[in-house]
This record gives sequence, C-alpha cells and structure tokens, in this order.
Amino acid sequence: MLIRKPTDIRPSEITSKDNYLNRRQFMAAGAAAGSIALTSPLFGAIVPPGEFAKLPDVRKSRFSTDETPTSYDDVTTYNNFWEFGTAKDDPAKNSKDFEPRPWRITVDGHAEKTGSFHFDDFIKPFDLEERIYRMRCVEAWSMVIPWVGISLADVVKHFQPTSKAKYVAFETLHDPVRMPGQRRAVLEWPYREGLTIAEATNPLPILAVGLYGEALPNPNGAPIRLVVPWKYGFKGIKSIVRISFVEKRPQTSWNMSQPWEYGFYANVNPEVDHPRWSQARERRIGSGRFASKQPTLMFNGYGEHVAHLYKGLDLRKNY
Ligand SMILES: Nc1nc2c(c(=O)[nH]1)N[C@H]1C(S)=C(S)[C@@H](COP(=O)(O)O)O[C@H]1N2
Ligand SMILES: [Mo]
Repeated sequence: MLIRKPTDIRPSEITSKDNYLNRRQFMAAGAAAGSIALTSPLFGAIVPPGEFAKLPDVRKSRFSTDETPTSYDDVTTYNNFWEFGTAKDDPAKNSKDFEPRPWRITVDGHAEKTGSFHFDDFIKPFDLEERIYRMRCVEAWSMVIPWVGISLADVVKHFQPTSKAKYVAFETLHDPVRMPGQRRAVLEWPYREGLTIAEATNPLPILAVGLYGEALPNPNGAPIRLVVPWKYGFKGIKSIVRISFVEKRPQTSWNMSQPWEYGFYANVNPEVDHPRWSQARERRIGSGRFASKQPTLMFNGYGEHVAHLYKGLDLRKNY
C-alpha cells in the first residue's frame, strides 16, 4: 500500500474542490520519491489507499459510525454495478477504462432552478463531508464505507423544488459503448432509482463523490452516486446523470425487473424475509470466511433518524 505523511502533501495539492478531478494522480510517483507515510491529516487511523488525489476541505460528520471501515480493497473490488457486469469482481475489471469526465448532470422537473451542469459546477455550492456509513446489500452482506459526499438535502433545497415535487428520481448514464454491461438486457437501462421528497431531505442521504478521502473509484459509481444508509444497497444509484423532481412515484430498476421481490421503499428490515432468503443476518465483508454472521438492524441501525418517515406505513406491505 502506498501512503504518504501529511508533510509530504504539497500545499498546492490542497486547493479548492473545483478542479480536483484533474488531479487524479497516481501515487507511484510518491513511492518512487521514497515517501512512507502512515496517517492522513483528514482520516486519522484510516489509511487511505493513495491511488487518487485527496479531496480537499473535507469535514467530518456527526452521522459517522465508529465501526471499522471495510478495507479499500474490498470496497473497490466486491461490487454490484451491472453496467460493468453481473459478477462481484466484474466492475473493478471492466470499468478500468471508463472516463467519468467530462460529466454533466441534468436537473429537471418541478423546481425553481433546473439545468445541465458540469460535475465541478454541480458540486461547487456544497460542503464535502466524510460520512462513514454502514451499508447493507439485499444479498445479506454488509460493509462500512468512509464516503466523501455532499448532503442530498442541501442539493434538493438548492434547486428549490415546488409543491408539485413529491419524489426525486435519479438516472445512471446510458452509454453501452462506455458501459459494456449495458449491451446485455439484464436490466432495463438506464438504471433508475427514486426517493420521496421527505427521504431526500432527511439529513442522512448523500451524493458521494469519493471514498477513503479520494475521488470516487469507477467500480463504486464515479463520479457521483447516491448513498442512503438505511436502505438496501440497490437504492444507491451510481454514475448519476439526471436528477428529476417529479409528482408521481418514479419507476425504479429493481422494482421494474422483479416487483415481487423489490419494492420502492427498500428499507433494511430484518423482520421481513426476501422471498428467497432471510434478511435477519448479514455477513460483514472482510470479516473472514468463517466469521459468524451478525444480526441485521432495523433501518440498518439508522432508525432514530428515519423511522418517523414511515409512521403509519405497514412495512411488510410497503417494502
Ligand atoms: N447504476 C447502478 N447503480 C447501482 C447498481 C447497479 O447495478 N447499477 N447496483 C446497486 C447495488 S445492488 C448495490 S448493493 C450498490 C453497491 O455499491 P458498492 O459497489 O459501491 O458497494 O450499488 C447499487 N447501485
Ligand atoms: Mo445490492
């Protein structure tokens, strides 16, 4: 692992976030120069992988868990990202040449502000925060990921949705040339997801633009993806190109493909089995082949922040 001391980081590297994506520097140079550092100024004990340039001006968040983060290696090589293949190690292998730039994000629908923005301009108004979140896949495995992102609630408020906007819909890039998995009809492309306005303005969801202090790696949804820690991982749509404020509940990819298994809400719920398996326990990735499974928590442990959103909903029917 290539790592540097804080003192090895030139001040010129810690600049505004406007152009950090241009700074995607491979650290081989640092290694050649003989740097052998151990901690990062931003992450204390978490040793960043040192592949990309560090993201500047990242604040810590009170919403972070103090559980040990899953290794960078596991986070970036055990993925679901069907645009690059359906096996867990496919995204890392097949997204190597993907260039997440230039990148535009279109914001449309029922909002005072809409438009099409370059990635850098899109994120410029917002603060970067490190959010270490527990993540739970519907396939009964979990990770702890030190994301860096911007608050989705801040983004929603910035665009000023009108009273007609009841939901926020998201779409992934549709480009079978750049995303070879889209040449097969394993899902109806583009990948789609959605949240209610109340969910999208809850303080927890973020649009992640990095992890382990650095720009988001391709297998994790570069350059920008959704992270909703109390929901199953499939809500966390990757490589977003469109955000729409809509009146009707939007279609979502997994609900379209297998409605009898995947609903709109997708809240982590140990009490309701998936039709083909239990959701009561989970395997923490990296904890070893023989590690015992741990219990899954209601709302993935984030109930104090989100349970009120579902008061009065039967969570067995509204899954
Ligand atoms: N566009 C897109 N987004 C996606 C997926 C996908 O196949 N395509 N898979 C989802 C699923 S099922 C999970 S569990 C998470 C995995 O995120 P990670 O690989 O960064 O851990 O991404 C979600 N976002
Ligand atoms: Mo998932």
